[in-house]
Amino acid sequence: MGHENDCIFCKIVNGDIPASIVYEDDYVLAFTDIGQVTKGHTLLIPKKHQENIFELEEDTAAQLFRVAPTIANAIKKAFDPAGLNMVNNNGKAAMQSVFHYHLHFIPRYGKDDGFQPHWEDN
Ligand code: D5M
Repeated sequence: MGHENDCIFCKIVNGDIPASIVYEDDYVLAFTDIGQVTKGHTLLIPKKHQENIFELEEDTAAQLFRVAPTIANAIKKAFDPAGLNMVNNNGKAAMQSVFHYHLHFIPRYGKDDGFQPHWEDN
C-alpha cells in the first residue's frame, strides 16, 4: 500500500525497514518515533501515501481519528504521562520533514520534559 518511491514511511508500511509497531489495521499504522521528543513519542500514519493535510482524503482522516483515542490511551497506560500533545506539521515552512502524513502523539510529563513548542515559550 505504501507505494511512493523513496518515502521512508512507505518503506515502514511495506516492511522494508524496521519500526517498533504498536498498532496496525488495514488502513493505518502506529509506531515509535525514532527521535523520542519525550518518552513514548508515537506516530500514527495512513498506509496509503498522502503528503500532508492538504492531500489527505476524508476517509483516511476518519480512519486515523477513529483509532487516535486507542493510541492515546495505550500510551497513557504504558507511560503514565500527565498529558499528551497531538501535533501535525504540514509543509516545509511548518517543520514537516517526512512528507507522508503523520500525527505525532507526544506524552507530556511536566514543564521540563524536553518538548518545547513555541506556545510554551517563556
Ligand atoms: O516529523 C517526522 C518525524 O518522523 C520525526 O519526529 C522523526 C520521525 N522519523 C523519521 N524517520 C523515522 C523512522 N525511520 N522511524 C521512526 N520515526 C522516524 P515531522 O513532523 O515531519 O517533522
